[in-house]
Amino acid sequence: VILGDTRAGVRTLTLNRPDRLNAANDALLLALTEELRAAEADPAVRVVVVTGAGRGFCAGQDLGDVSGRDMTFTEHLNHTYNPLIRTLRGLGKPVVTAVNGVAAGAGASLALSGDIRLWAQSASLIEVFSNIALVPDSGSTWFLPRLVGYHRAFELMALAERVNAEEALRLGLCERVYPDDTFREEVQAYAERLAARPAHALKLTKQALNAAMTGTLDEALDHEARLQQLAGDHWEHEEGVTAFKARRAPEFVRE
Ligand code: LHQ
Repeated sequence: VILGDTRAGVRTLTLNRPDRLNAANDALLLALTEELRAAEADPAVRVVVVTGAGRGFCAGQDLGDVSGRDMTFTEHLNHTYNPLIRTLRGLGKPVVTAVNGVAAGAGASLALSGDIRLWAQSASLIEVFSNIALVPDSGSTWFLPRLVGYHRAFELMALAERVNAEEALRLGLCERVYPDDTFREEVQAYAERLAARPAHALKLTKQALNAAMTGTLDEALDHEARLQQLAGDHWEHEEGVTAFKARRAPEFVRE
């Protein structure tokens, strides 16, 4: 259900149920979480890309796979979706969500959860939950209002309207939009650029930002001061300064 491929420090994880627009079942969610943990542990991996096979990114929960389930909704979320989103967001490496097609329901949450969100021109996002009279989950209620404000978030959730790539870029739901026919190459090139950046410093940056999203300025200043010590004591910092003085490009990738 998940295809994995590592090239030039970039681990690409592809949701692979294309005939269902990569709708998620438990096997897919647990496998993706496992793959993220493995990518965290693998020193050859500097950046992780999560994308979808075929014309969809992820259509959310597979609605053909919920009947006869022996878990409550709460148990199901705590067993599958929530560990996935926590693992992704807490990963010590940048995660790029490469949204190749429609992202709906929990698939929209997954699309929004990336540190960097790259979209294909024909991609779209739907907070589809209210169509089946459910509440947005998998982090949508946290991600979306921080991006677009309470009111726009509520409107998107209440009406379940489809957001296209142009609108997504305008609303801040993605960083870049690429043509469909070159999308996969553009994503790889972007991820390789990210992989050349100082991995330790980016890990600390991710920690600082994630904490700051829920904290006060005072807490952020204290946290920055602690993390800056860890960054400043690391060889990457010395390399950056040395390279600057020598007027050469820094080399942040070491075996
Ligand atoms: C699907 C699905 C799908 C199965 C397309 N399941 N087959 C958490 C915890 C517990 C319970 C519930 O939920 C959650 C979180 C959630 O994610 S709730 C939200 C669940 N997702 C949805 O409600 C989305 C349902 N799908 C759609 O609204 C549309 O398919 C979208 C807007 C995603 C795409 O529309 P189209 O581009 O027009 O494609 P399509 O509808 O023709 O779909 C293509 C095929 O994929 C089709 O099968 P078929 O055999 O006819 O080719 C769909 O039935 C299947 N598919 N989503 N979630």
